[in-house]
Amino acid sequence: MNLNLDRRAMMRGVGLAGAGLSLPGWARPVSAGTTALPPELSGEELTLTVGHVMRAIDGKPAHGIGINGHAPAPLIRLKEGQRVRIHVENGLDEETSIHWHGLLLPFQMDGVPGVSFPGIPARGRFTYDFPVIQSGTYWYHSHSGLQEQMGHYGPILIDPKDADPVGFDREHVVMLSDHSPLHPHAIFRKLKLEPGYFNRQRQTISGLLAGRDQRPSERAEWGAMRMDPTDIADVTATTYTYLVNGHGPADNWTALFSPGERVRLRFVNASAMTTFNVRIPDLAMSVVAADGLNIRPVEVDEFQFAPAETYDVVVIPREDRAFTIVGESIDRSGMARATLAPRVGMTAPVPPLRRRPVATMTDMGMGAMGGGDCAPEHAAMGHCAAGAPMDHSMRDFTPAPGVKRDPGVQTISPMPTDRTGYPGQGLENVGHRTLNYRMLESLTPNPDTRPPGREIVIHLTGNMERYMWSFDGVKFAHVDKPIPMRSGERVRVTLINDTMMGHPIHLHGHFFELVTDKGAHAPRKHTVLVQPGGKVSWDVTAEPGDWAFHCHMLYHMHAGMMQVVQVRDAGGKVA
Ligand SMILES: [Cu+2]
Repeated sequence: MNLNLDRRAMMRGVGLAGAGLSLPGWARPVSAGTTALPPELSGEELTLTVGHVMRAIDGKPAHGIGINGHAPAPLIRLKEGQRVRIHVENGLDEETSIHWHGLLLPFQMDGVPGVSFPGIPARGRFTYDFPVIQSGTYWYHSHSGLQEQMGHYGPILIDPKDADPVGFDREHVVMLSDHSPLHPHAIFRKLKLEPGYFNRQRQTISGLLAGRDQRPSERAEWGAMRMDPTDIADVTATTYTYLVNGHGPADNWTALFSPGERVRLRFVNASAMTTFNVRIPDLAMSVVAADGLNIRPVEVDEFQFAPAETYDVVVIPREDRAFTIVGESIDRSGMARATLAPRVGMTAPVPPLRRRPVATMTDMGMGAMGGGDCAPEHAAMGHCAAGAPMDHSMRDFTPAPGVKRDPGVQTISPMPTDRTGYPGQGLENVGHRTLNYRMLESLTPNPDTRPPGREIVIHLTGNMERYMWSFDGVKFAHVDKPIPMRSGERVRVTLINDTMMGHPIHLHGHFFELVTDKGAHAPRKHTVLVQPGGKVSWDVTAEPGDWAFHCHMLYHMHAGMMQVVQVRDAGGKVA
């Protein structure tokens, strides 16, 4: 490693950060890598102060909520086996909270107001105190109101107590997020009044002629159900700027490397609403960890990840040239962009946005089409036979007896399919290797391989027309009892997506094993993206406590796509 280079890069980083930007060291415009910088916050006693900050994104000033004067928040670097006490001071005139996303800890330390603790009142304080019993890439964020959208999130890295099985010479955190100049409550209000408000990519006659859009008859059918197949994302680049480590595409956050190094990139999706398709043109990515836990390395050219998911990848750039890190939003209205370069100031070509995807019959839960998923351009030309005829019985509740018949349930998937082998919307035919959940295998054997004793089926439900979101047709405000589990019990949870939008479902305080026939090496995750019209099963060993369980699309959770998993021992106590 060239130490002079690193020192110059660091000095430059410090200089730029002094220009009034509220960015912590790990997120400065140029980073030599987190190994070359002192950790922002580490040790056994940390203090975090939540407050208002001013940010600069692509040169424009923006208001945010951050921590210790920074948005995104400081990097917290811990070591497996240590204990940590984190004092959080609330400098806001409203309640706040911090949830440690993906960390296994006593539920009272999990940080969800009204579920695991009372919240941190305006100008109040709270001390989190817990043992660190895992390693990997995680993050933290507010679980109060819509503060997360305003910058109240940061990365957590936990170094393993033993040797790291992932060999690397240098590492960078690559935290993707979405930023809007609109206040998040204004965004939510617009979605409630007109759910398609931010969709400027509707179908057109010229799109039909170009083979991009649906046939008129198909359009009429979707229209009769008040569904819009171009509604891939609720909130889009019409208001969002997509960020890497707090920087807009023009800011061009740059991560340095020396040719030939093994560079570990810790990708975190900290966005409120954006699923990203991530690639580095001309550079293969070896995926080595999913949601913080090591997996058997798998090489791909692109992966999709939803809000709250993380992937660690290793790249080996051998040439003395720059590479562009591309995080294209799933609806392809915009992209997050950063550069991986041997020297400051180098850039690589930025690829244009690709054609936006159009939802298919499979996304509607109509079953798989002709041996797999149908490309949108083929679907648009009517070249895909649906597994079920398109009719207007999409509200037949027969396949979903547990779902409440409520205006909040617009559709029921008649034939939901296991889509864990699907790379994600828009990635069907990109001409290179893409990741899917069936490619993930845990590096180490699972800690609990008992078969589940029972199964719980939960439907992900919504009404796109009225921006209503729920589990089993009941929004969180109307839930009268939590989902009960017994401490130590092994439960299979099957999630069925009755909507035409993907939902990243997160269970606090647990890792669950995806059921993809990997035996004792099932991939363990804290968040799973349930594809539109799809279903996913996972097995979990219940940990005592009250645990938030919700969609990690911020406005879906806010609208009510949330529940509580209540785990008690035989005596009804939290053991
Ligand atoms: Cu959702």
